[in-house]
Amino acid sequence: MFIDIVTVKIAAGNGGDGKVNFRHEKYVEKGGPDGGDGGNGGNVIMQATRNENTLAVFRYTKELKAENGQSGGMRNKHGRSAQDLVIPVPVGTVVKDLLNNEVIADFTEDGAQAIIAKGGDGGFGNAHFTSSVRQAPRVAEKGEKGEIKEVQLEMKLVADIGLVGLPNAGKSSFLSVVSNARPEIADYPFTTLTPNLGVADISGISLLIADVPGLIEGASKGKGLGDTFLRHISRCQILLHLIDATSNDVVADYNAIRGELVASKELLAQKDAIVVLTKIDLLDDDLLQMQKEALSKVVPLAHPIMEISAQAHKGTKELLKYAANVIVCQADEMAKTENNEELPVIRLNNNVLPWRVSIIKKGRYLVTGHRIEKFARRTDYENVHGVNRLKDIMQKMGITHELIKQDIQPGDTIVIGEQNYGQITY
Ligand SMILES: Nc1nc2c(ncn2[C@@H]2O[C@H](COP(=O)(O)OP(=O)(O)OP(=O)(O)O)[C@@H](O)[C@H]2O)c(=O)[nH]1
Ligand SMILES: [Mg+2]
Repeated sequence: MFIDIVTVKIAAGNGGDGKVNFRHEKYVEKGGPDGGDGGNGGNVIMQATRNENTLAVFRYTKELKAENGQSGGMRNKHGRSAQDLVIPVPVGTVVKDLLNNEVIADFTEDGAQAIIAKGGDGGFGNAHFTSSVRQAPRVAEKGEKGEIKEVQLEMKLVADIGLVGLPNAGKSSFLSVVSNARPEIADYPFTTLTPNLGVADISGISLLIADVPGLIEGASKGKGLGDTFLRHISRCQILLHLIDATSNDVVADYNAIRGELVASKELLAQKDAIVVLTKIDLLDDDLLQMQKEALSKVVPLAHPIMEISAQAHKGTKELLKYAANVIVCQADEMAKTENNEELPVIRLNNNVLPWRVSIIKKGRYLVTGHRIEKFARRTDYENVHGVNRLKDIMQKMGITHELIKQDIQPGDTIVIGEQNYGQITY
């Protein structure tokens, strides 16, 4: 079965804890602090590749986890940072954060990378905290937690040309004669159950062609196999709508598919399209002419009607050339109207306010802000020195001043971060 939507849990590595340690040397009575820093946790990165065509490998994957950073050691020894976990995904994969349904990454190009979950920074060891007033710091930071997310991967094929049509229309046969693909071809409907991709070289350019399973009436509402695959052709530049020329009613055949394209959420009916009569080796010229005339009464003027025989290799080159031409013209148009709109690849934490203080209820205050929350996440609340350091930082950032202005009293609670990264008593 072809898999094109999967849900996976992603966990970046935690940062290693910083170390509290004091030098012990012979003949030196009091050694200075020499606790090393923790290493950074690994990021979870996804990288687009043309070597994968499906998301099937994720079917049995429960969690993708990068390694944690190591803790700091004695004698200023820094913990090792973990390696990033790089996961290949097919070109055409869209990654969504299921928490808020936001698109985190949209992979349209081979080799593109995006950080899906960021590893936690390692905590500083106590060697970092010497100052003239604090000669013997008994404080080290904890490593920051790595990001954990539940994401949905959805794959949409990124092909130039999409082949649509009723089952048995001759889509796979066409693909097999114009490209390197060798899809299964047979005399019964629904031979093709998963999309086939092929590359055709024409007029000096390579075109990626997607042959999707046959559509039937109602496909856009989930009937048959079609609707899953309608999504795939949403990114094609042009659709070739194939119709069996030996059909008793080519107009009904045309309308059945056209109706699905119109009903599709992806606005497929607005795409450039060529209507293609297939298997013309089985028809004489008069009959072919009749079929074309019947179609020309219903097909929009903007969509040319062409004819091919995959078996006799007739008309296939002309058809491809025509399609290539449309694609090149589209690219020129795009270049003219390019507005440099970039796809959101990585969402960065761009808190603009440095911090905010608000009252949750009497005796309970909330402090938010990117930097202070970062420090709060790295504080070891079991350690009084760690808590004191956090208080120092709040003092320096001017947060304490604001708390006093808002009438904080000794014994009141200060919660840091909406997610409550930690709370301390004033
Ligand atoms: N005579 C003749 N037969 C053809 C031609 N093209 C396709 N056929 C036959 O039509 C039948 C269906 O062809 P396929 O290419 O499998 O059709 P399809 O549109 O991919 O069908 P599904 O995968 O079921 O949607 C096969 O028996 C082919 O041999 C052609 O140009 N001439
Ligand atoms: Mg087929």
